[in-house]
Parts: sequence; structure tokens; C-alpha cells
Amino acid sequence: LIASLEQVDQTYIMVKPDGVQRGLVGEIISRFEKKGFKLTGLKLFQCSKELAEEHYKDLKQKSFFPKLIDYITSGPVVCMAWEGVGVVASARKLIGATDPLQAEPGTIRGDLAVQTGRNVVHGSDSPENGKREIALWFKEGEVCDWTPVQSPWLR
Ligand code: 3AN
Repeated sequence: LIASLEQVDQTYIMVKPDGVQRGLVGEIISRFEKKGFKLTGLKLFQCSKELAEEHYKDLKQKSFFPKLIDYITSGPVVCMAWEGVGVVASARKLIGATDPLQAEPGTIRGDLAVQTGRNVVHGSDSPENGKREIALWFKEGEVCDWTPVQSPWLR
């Protein structure tokens, strides 16, 4: 397989509290499954203020930071780890632009969201941050490194 010669990356995808409360969890998981990526971690989780601040530490100086932390900690989120060739950049394409009004139709935010501060889903912005965020949100043993029984056509 050509794909097996390429670098397999991991990305951290999170359905934010609005996505959970609006009943969009299944729809969002579906988009990554149908694309052909491999789910390696999944849980519903109420995060602490400390964890939210660590996750978004690069945005600490932004004026919207306190609101962002309130939003992310306002209810449970769904934490996911996804694996595949090019998964980080591809997931960001599937998610769409940060401002849902600028996000293309067909993307998750383009189809399902309106406000930047309520944009239903997070995706890591680099393979390095993918690894960092998975390590931050998942404990040892919560991420599964599994191989499908049948030879994968997509990976
Ligand atoms: P993305 O999530 O598309 O990578 P970032 O990393 O620039 O975008 O921003 C992280 C999160 O911060 C966004 N998902 C959004 O929830 C929030 N955010 C970004 N910009 C704004 C803004 N101007 N006002 C309110 N919230 C914002």
C-alpha cells in the first residue's frame, strides 16, 4: 500500500459543550469515520478550568480567553483521538474555518454552526499539537492502538 509508506499522524478532535448539548456528537464522529480515519480514543468528559487553560495556553493573551474557558468548561465535551495519513490537515478541512459564517458549506462548522464562540468542534493545528493534546486529554491506557482485521483500503 502506498499509504503505508507515508507518515501516520494523530489529531485531537473535541466536540465542544454546544455540540454535545445540541445532539451533534454522532454526526461529528460520522464525518471522520466516513472519511476513513481511525478512531483511537473516545470519551465524554467534564474538564477542569486548569485543563482548559493548559489546552488553550497559546491564546492566553487574547481578550476572549476567559469567555473561551467558561464555554469549554460549561458542560461535558467529547474527546477523541483520530489517526491517519494527513489526518491533522484533513480534519481541519472537514471542520472548516474558525468563524462558522466563513466556513464552507459541507464542513462541520459551515453546516452546523453560526458563532465563532460556539463553533461546536476543536481540531489540533499541527501533528506536534495533536500529540500534545492527546497526551493532555487522555490518560495512559485510554488510547487504543488497534489494527482492523481486514486489510484497510483507506488509511
Ligand atoms: P481553531 O479552533 O479554528 O483552531 P483558534 O485556535 O484560533 O481556532 O481558536 C481557538 C478557539 O478559540 C476557537 N475554536 C473559538 O472557540 C475561540 N475563538 C477564536 N477566536 C475567537 C474570537 N474572536 N472570539 C471568541 N472566541 C474565539
